[in-house]
Formats: sequence, structure tokens, C-alpha cells
Amino acid sequence: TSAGTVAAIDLGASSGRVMLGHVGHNELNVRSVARFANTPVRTIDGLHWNILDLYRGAIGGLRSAVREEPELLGVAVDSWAVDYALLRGQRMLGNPFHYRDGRTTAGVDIVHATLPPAELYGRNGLQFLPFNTVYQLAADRLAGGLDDADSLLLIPDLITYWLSGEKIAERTNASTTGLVEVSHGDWDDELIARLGLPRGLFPRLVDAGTHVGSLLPDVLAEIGAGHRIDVTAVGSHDTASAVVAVPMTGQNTAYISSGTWSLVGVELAGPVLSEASRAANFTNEGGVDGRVRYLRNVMGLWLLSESLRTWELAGQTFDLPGLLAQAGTWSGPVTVFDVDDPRFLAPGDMPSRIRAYCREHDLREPVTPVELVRCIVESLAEAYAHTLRVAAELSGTRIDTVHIVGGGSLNELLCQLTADHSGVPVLAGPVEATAIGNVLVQARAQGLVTGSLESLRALVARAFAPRRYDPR
Ligand code: ADP
Ligand code: LRH
Repeated sequence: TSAGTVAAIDLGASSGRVMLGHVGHNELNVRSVARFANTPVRTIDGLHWNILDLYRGAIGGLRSAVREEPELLGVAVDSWAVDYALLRGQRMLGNPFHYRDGRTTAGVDIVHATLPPAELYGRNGLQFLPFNTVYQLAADRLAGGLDDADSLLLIPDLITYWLSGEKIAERTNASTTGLVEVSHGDWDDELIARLGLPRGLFPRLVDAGTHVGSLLPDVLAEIGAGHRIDVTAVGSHDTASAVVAVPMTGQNTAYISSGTWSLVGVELAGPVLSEASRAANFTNEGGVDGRVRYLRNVMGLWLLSESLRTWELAGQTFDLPGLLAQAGTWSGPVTVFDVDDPRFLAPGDMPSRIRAYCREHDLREPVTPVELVRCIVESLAEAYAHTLRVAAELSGTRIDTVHIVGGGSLNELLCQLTADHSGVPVLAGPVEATAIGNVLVQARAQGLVTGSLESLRALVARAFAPRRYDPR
């Protein structure tokens, strides 16, 4: 096998990027060719993703990719989970909703009136998050929003459709809908029927690594490419791609994919569906190569980014690295609060909500931005440590190393405090694990590399040596 280059389109909740990955038998180089903000838009009917803006960013990125790498072999897309577009034929019906939109409350009630949460967990193995696709669809159905639709595409599958003309549902991301059977990974027809959802909305499921098609002629023209470029399904759930590229080299290892959300857990061969697991709100999401991502969503750096946005709207602009450096030397008392309180989910004034939480719980209220940032990072690290302990207990594993990947791996304070609170060494990086996982699964589908996830991870570990933080 010889080396070759593929492009990853990775859409995160905070930003999107297009990365080029040059991969060979013993070779892995990844570089960014485009980055664009992902800024949601609120209109009269709720909070939406600006999907056309993201698509334009992706197309612009592919144009740069082809200019830099005329021999580009292929493209694949990943993004955040659970959200979707409804279509009739080729036409998208309305702009996709953002999972932080409040419309799903009614959907939760409808679904749980039909199926008690324990039964649902037994079928789909998913943690309860009020925005899981199943609840969003129940809310849409109630509002008549499904009446005209004949297909549903999750966000990365929508972009794949626009690029290739093929409608598919990639399995790792489909596993986050709540409508896929955890035991065999197929659409849960009975559940779909019981909820009164049209079965015809759901496209055929494909595994990560499946060749889907190639870029449409109009797309090739737009990006200035004159040759065939393949479109592959990778772990299209960003967290699934991130887990592919966690440079785990041994046993007893956990991971934290730390971005807008923090996904904290372990990789398992099969699901854990115990009542204790459900009570602790752990999820069994589908991984690449049939692995199970056994993890829990922790509120994540959203707490920080939404605080920065609040201050910015009030005319106070901070640079994050500077603020974190000051928070690292903060020597006053530090309040630890429950980062997963549901009040923090929606967009809006984050500092005020954190202070209100502290008041209600008789905790010292952080006053200055530096103190608040310290309090957020310390509370996240404590939540990471707690979640790691629970993950170990519920899955019957031991954890003696934890990897942090994603934007949070650049946050030295967070990495050090995670080591301190958990008592195990932290290995930080790569920052762009998601795009790297996307690249590697494409490269394997193209025959540029072979082997198990373990051999792909060994390649990542060599190309991106992690930075180590020992517990103090
Ligand atoms: P997503 O994929 O959800 O869009 P990312 O993995 O890109 O998220 O992570 C974004 C987060 O990474 C930011 O909110 C910020 O907290 C953190 N981050 C990015 N750059 C830095 C940096 N230089 N220092 C510390 N933290 C950083
Ligand atoms: C992270 C993520 C996470 C989901 C959330 C909706 O970007 O995909 O795994 O729970 O977004």
C-alpha cells in the first residue's frame, strides 16, 4: 500500500474545520486548511443551526484542500450528534433545530408516557438527555412538523447527501437518536411504530468505513476538482471519530473527549444495561468497528465559552489563555458546583446562573471573572474525576490512565486539576482527535492503512505524542 491524502470535514458545536490527512503504512500527517465559526441563530420559532453557512464553510475548505492537494482521494463528514434535517425529495424542509432549543420538553413527556424510561434504556441503552432525537421527533410530530417529510438525515449525513447525492444513516451517529436497538444496531421498528413515527423517514444504516459514493459533478466544479473524489462514511458522530484517535496504548485506560461537551468514559466490547447504569445516566453509544462507547455527557467547556460570550455581550472581552493562566494562580477559596445542573444547558447569561446556583446551595459565590473561571475549571475536573470512578465501577474495569483529547487538552489547568482530582495521570492530546479519527477510518477504507483500532491508535500515539500530567 502507498500513502495518500483525504479530507475530513469536522463540524463541532463551536467551530467547523476541514483538515487534510496524509496517511501511509507508517505515516500520519494532519493539517488544517480551513476553520469557520459555528454560530447558531434564534428566529421566531426557536434556536437553529446555520446549516447553509456551515456547508459553505465546508465547500470553501474543500476548495482549499484541492488546491493544496490536487490528488485528493476522498472526503468524509462528522459532526455533533442527535440533530437532523427533514426532507421531501431533495428539498430540506426548514432549517435544522439546535439541540439546545427548548421545544423538546413536550416530546419528553410524550415519549415517556408511551415507554417508561427503564424500558427505553433496555432497548436503546442511551443516557437521558432531553434533546435526544427521539424526543425532538415527538415534539415535531405534535406540531405537525413531520407531515410533509419523506426522509430524515442527521447533520453529517445531510452534508454527505449534499456532497454525494446518497441518503444514508451512518450507524455511530444513528445510535444517538434513541431509535436504534442497542443489541443489534438496527432501527427499532417496533419503537418507531409505537411512537407513531413514519418508518419511511429513516434511511438505510451503514457502518463506518462504508464507501458511499463520490462528489457530485456540481460539487467538483465548485471546488475546482477535475477528477473523481470518493465520499466515505466514517464515525460520523464526532465523539465516535474522536475515540478512534485517542492514543490509548494499554489496558485500563479511559478517555475524555473535551470540547463544547465533555464525553467521559471507556470503550467496551458490549453494552452495560444495568439499572445502576441507567440511574447513573451512562450511555452505550455505537463506536467504530462495533465497539461500545460507554460514557456520560458532562456539561463541558460550554460553561466557559458561554461565560466568555456573556461578558463579551456586556462589552468585556477576555482572551481565554490569559484568563486561564490567571485562574491557575488564583489562591482564594474555590467553590465546586454541580456542572450538570440542567439550568446550564440553554444559551444565556452563564455567570448569573452559576452564581444563582451557588446562592441556592449556600456556596460561596465567585465574584470576578478570574475566580469564576477557576470555579468552572475546578468543578469540571471534579466532575471528570467522579464520572471516571463511576465508569470504572459500572463497567467493572480499572482505570489507571486517562486521555484528554479535543480543545480541552490545550487547557493546562483543566488537565492538571483532572489528574489531581482523579489521582491518575492525564495524557493530553491530540487537540484534533475528531478530524484525525475521521481521516484514519477513511484511510483504512481506501486501503492506505490496515488493521484494528489498536493499530490506528498506535499510529496516532507515534505522530502526536501526548503531554503528561501527574497527580500532585
Ligand atoms: P467542539 O468540537 O465542540 O467545537 P473543540 O474540541 O474545538 O470543541 O473545543 C473548543 C474548546 O477548546 C473551547 O471552548 C475552549 O475552551 C478550548 N480551547 C481552545 N483553544 C484553547 C487554548 N488555546 N487554551 C485553552 N483552551 C482552549
Ligand atoms: C459532542 C456531541 C456529544 C453529543 C452532543 C449533542 O460534540 O456530539 O457527543 O452528546 O454533541
